[in-house]
Amino acid sequence: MLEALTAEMWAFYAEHGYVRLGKLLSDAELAGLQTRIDDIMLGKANIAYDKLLMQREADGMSGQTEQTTGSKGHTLNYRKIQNLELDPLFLAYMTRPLFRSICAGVYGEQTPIACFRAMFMNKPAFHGSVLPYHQDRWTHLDRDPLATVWTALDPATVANGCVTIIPGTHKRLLNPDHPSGFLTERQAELLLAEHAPLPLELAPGEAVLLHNWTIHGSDGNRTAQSRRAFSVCYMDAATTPSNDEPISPIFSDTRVPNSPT
Ligand SMILES: O=C(O)CCC(=O)C(=O)O
Repeated sequence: MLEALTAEMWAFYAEHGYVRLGKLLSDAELAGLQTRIDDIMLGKANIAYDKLLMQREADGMSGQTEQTTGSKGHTLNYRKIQNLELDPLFLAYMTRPLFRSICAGVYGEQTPIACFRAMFMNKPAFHGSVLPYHQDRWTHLDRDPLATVWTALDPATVANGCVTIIPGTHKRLLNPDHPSGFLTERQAELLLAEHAPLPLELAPGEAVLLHNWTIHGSDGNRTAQSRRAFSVCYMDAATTPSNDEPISPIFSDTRVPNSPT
């Protein structure tokens, strides 16, 4: 299993704004995270539900409920569950040495790191929630988080709404002064006329590192197979939100214990 990115992987990431990390979860680890997230959705986990941001898909084919703290019912029909750093199993995965060393490469070795979002992103079976193309940025933060690791907990395919990216688009912000990273319809049209989107199909347990500015989106799920995934955005812990949003420090520095550097 990968322990650190190779020089070739870093070069690929710098050029294309993403790099595949391969399979990072053993079958047993994968089964553990799958069971844990299902237990969280079904109200069976020993976790502070009042601290989890939970958003459920609407009962029809598309649309979502508001994203607020607390359970929205015992169902597998959740779209998003945030603050999973509160769960020991998800925390253990997202703080692995590989991710520490990725943060060192992105932010520098002395930089304390926080997670901006440790979240479950789900496309329940036959649910049509579409996420239009966007860059991941939030203007209530005084600097942009730069790196996200997206891990498939189910097969992620074109048919069940895998993430689709436009490689190489991480080199500039499309709407630097706009509060949302979402592209206008015209921008999306122009971009797609010139660039082929790349669906990131992944096997369960495989992960990809994404630059936050790489334009990406995802389609609805047209299949009986759910598309569960765990996505963690790593940011400089000195990032200051302009609202009262607390930040969650996870690495006091990014030096990997026992690493020769
Ligand atoms: O998991 C997905 O479908 C995409 C997630 C995404 O675009 C995001 O979190 O910004």
